[in-house]
Amino acid sequence: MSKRALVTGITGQDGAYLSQLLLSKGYEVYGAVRRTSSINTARLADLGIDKDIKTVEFDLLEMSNILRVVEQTKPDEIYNLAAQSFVATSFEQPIYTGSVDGLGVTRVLEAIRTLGKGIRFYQASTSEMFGKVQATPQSETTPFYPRSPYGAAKLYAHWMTVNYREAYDIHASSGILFNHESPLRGTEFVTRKITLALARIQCGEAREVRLGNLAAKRDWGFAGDYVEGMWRMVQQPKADDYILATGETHSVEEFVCLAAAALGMEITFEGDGLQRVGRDGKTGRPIVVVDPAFFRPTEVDLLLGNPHKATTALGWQRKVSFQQLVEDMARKDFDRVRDGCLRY
Ligand code: NAP
Ligand code: F7E
Repeated sequence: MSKRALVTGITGQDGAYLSQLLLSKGYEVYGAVRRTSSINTARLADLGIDKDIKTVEFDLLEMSNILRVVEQTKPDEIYNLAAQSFVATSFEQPIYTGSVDGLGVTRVLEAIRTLGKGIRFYQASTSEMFGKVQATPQSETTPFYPRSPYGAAKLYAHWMTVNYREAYDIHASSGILFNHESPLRGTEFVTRKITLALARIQCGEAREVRLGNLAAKRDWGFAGDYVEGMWRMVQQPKADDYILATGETHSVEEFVCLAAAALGMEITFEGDGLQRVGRDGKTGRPIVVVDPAFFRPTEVDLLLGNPHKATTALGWQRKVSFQQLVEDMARKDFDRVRDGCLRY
């Protein structure tokens, strides 16, 4: 009999790739979708799987709804990908972020505790929990030091996942995932903001892109590789916590230069601080401008993950290189802008 998975956050980037993976493995996939004023299944449609998923109305803020959904769908596995996932917004909406990203996870764990301790659970934890990093590279034993309401809420959820595993013997795993991107990434995140803006500039639809901290460094991988790691965690005989990362780190500025090159542009940077500017190598025209509006009250300067445990225990490794990822995102956005078919 096929396994049944309940995937929260199915309309997001990871929800789409994970659903595609689970369907390819013969799972029956229930997609938990929150009520919004407009239908939001464009990512699932882009992967050609929107018709293959059974959707259920779901919100991490509503305990009674979570209980009903778990009771009705009777999943073998729950992948909790739903979250207010944008770090910048968490500074503006810290209480909301804590309710969804922190307490929301406790609500799902309580539903499992109440309705079926046999349900396996995956929690989408994050490298943002390392924040002001206490060691580099970061591994599963590196102390946490979150630097945003998002990071703090996710850290609470991480420890609740560990606690429910230890207290109630629930198969609950926490995947500590470093940044992962794709052409399905939301446009507010810096990678997609850059590839979309450069595509618009190249197509004559925009003149410049305004960014914040160009020196921030991230360990960026491809989301499609990371959902494979999530699934592998849930299949282990014993639940545990694992880092998924590439073991490479790159700056926002490096990302800009590589994305520009993929579109046949050359950008050269000059100046410091707020005066730093990225100019078109041919015309000298400013293309990248620093705008303090995109600085964060507290920043995570550098993330670099050590995926050794996942590599050895799960046999997981990323397949897509940083360069391939950036090129793929840039070209896909160029095609979308050129063809006038931008849906998210
Ligand atoms: P995403 O694209 O922002 O998707 C978030 C999903 O959560 C969307 O489907 C969203 O629904 C849903 N959601 C938000 N609030 C909800 C609520 N109150 N109740 C139910 N659903 C709600 O995020 P992602 O990049 O796919 O990331 C997936 C998960 O991994 C998130 O938990 C994120 O925090 C975590 N994570 C991401 C990364 C990364 O680099 N991508 C790294 C580490 C951890 P709508 O479509 O209605 O907004
Ligand atoms: O920022 C800097 C920004 O918003 C990356 C989420 O998926 O990954 C993501 O969180 C860096 C930061 O992602 C702009 O200050 C510069 O240092 O793309 P981001 P994030 O904050 O790392 C983690 C692992 C998650 O768990 C989260 O859910 O880029 N940056 N200029 C900028 N960032 C944005 N968004 N916009 C700018 O203009």
